[in-house]
This record gives sequence, C-alpha cells and structure tokens, in this order.
Amino acid sequence: MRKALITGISGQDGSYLAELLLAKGYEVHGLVRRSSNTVRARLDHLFGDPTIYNQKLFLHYADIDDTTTIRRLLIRIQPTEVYHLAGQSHVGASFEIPESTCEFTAMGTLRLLEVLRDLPERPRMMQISSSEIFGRPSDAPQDESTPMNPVSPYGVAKAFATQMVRVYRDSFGFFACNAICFNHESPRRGESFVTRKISLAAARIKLGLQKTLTLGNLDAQRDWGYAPEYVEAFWKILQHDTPDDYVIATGKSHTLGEFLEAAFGSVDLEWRDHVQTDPKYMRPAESHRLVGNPKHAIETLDWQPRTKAPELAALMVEHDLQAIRSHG
Ligand code: GDR
Repeated sequence: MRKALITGISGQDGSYLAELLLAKGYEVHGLVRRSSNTVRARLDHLFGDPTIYNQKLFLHYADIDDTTTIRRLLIRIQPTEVYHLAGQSHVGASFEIPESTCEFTAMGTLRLLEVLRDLPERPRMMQISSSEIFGRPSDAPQDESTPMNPVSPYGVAKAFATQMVRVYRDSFGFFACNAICFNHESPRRGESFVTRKISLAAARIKLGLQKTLTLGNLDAQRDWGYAPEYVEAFWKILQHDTPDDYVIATGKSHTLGEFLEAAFGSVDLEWRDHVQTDPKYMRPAESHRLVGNPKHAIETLDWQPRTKAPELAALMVEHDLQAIRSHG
C-alpha cells in the first residue's frame, strides 16, 4: 500500500494532490492546522464521500512547528512519500510578518528534515520551492542552476528551505527533492493572490455586484500555470529513480495587463474601465523577469504544462461566475 503524507493538504495544491493520489490508489494523510477555520473548504467533496474520508483519506492536526506531533505521526503512519507544501505563501504578507514566514517556511522545512533523518525507513520527500528564490535574476528564463537572489522575506525563507533540502540529499543520502514552482493558479487559489482577485472581480463586475478592482503593481509579469498540472509534476518527481530539483513552469511570461485582458475579455468587459491602483498593494521590493525553463522536468519526467495563461484566466472567471450564481 502506497501511503502519502501531505503537509498543507487544505491549500490549493494540497487539495489537488490529495485527489490525484487518491485516484492512484494511495492512502492519503494530511496535516492541518488546528486554528485554521477554512481547513475543509477545498476538501469538502472528499469529506462528504464516506468511501473516502477516514477510509483512504485521513486528517491529523499538527502545526508545522510541532515537531513532536509530526514525529509521532510519521512513526505511526509510515508514509512512503512526504509532500511538504505547508508554509506562509503570500509574498506581500511576508514583508509584514517576516519572522513567522521564516519560522514556518524555512525552519518548518528544516524541522521536518530533522524528523525524517531519524526514521528507520525514510520516505521520499518533496518540498515545494518557489520562483521567488530567484528574486531579480540576471538571466531569463531561470532553471535549476540559476543563482538564488531573493528580494522578499518569503523568497529568503524558500531559498533556505531549498538549499537545506539539497544539503540533506547530498550529505545524508535523503531522497529529497525541490519542485521549484513558478506561479500556479486555479479556481481554488486564495482570494488575496492576484489572479483570483482578478477572476472574482471580473465575475462580480459582470453580475453587477462590484464596480471596481483595486490592484498594486500593474507592471508585474509572471509565468502563470494551472495548479492541477503542477501537482502531477510533484508526483512524478517522487517516482523518478534519483532525487533531483525541477523547475515547474510554463516557460511563458505574461503581463498583468494580459491576464486582465483575458479575464475581463472572457466576459466581454474592458478591464481599463474598472481597474484602479492603490499603493497599499505595492510591495517594498518586487521580483523581476520571473519566467521558468521547465526543460529538465519535461525531458526527465515526461511532464507537460498544458494550460496557457489566457485560457487559465477564462476558466477561473467562468468558475467564479457559476459559483456566485449558485451560492451568491
Ligand atoms: P506572487 O503571487 O507574489 O508571484 O507569489 P501574487 O499573485 O501575490 O502576485 C503576483 C504579482 O501581481 C502583483 N500584484 C498584486 N498581487 C496581489 N497579491 N494583490 C494585488 O492586488 C496585486 N496587484 C499587483 C504582485 O505585486 C506580483 O508582482 C505566488 C505565491 O503563490 C507564492 O507562494 C509562490 O511561491 C509564487 O507565486 C511562485
């Protein structure tokens, strides 16, 4: 029986990964924070299924800094694969709460590695890293060998975690890998990330529930992919013979204006009529030129990013339109 443990199972990626692993016949265990009140929102459909919840899918309360509980769970569950997705993932927020960002994202990863180090049978382990480790890279596109140059507390925390995974792989023989993910979005994306903020606003404006959308830096450019495709890569990373790091990206960069155009355009709206800016959404420092080169993942893992950013924008708006129409 293949058993997986997912930290951050209640997040966007965790919920898609749980679905993927259940479909592949895994027993899936997820760690959730006791304090989180939205713990189940993205997993509701799985909880509602009595053939899945507490049969093949199990949830355990453990904060990522609660090493004792995590150790106890790992000893009891004996997972064959660990997917480490938990952490404070909002780059803008990391400027406001740098200490807790580093506590969860950087130290949380180190603590998990330390617990794994002592296990008699070590599971394979994957950490979700981020394009934010590159910050302001000198070259584009970025690949696995691009030097790290983070410009946000979040990026620094991820750089620490990424390098620590490499150290444990090289020094202690861990099967530990980094999925260096560029932005990946979906209808399950948190509402404070820019793509979801845009898709919700486009849907609400279309339905006459809102008039304007207030954003920060409109010059932003990102490599936006579709989250369900990215979790396929996570799984493939742990099935490969040798542990390694992989850039997971589409290889195409888009401006925020292009994303707005696709989102608003999909419901026949002109974004320029509705979007305004407010400095409160600007960051003290911005990453630049972030676009990934996924060649290593494509060639080694036989993985492919399929959904393009304009398509992604339209599908997110369509989902939000339907959801608002049915639930208000
Ligand atoms: P990012 O995603 O910081 O790239 O990190 P986000 O969607 O927050 O920002 C993307 C870009 O849009 C600009 N922007 C705004 N962003 C937000 N959130 N809200 C706004 O109103 C707004 N206006 C403009 C930002 O300045 C930025 O340039 C995401 C996270 O999921 C990380 O956890 C992950 O590691 C990286 O993607 C890859």
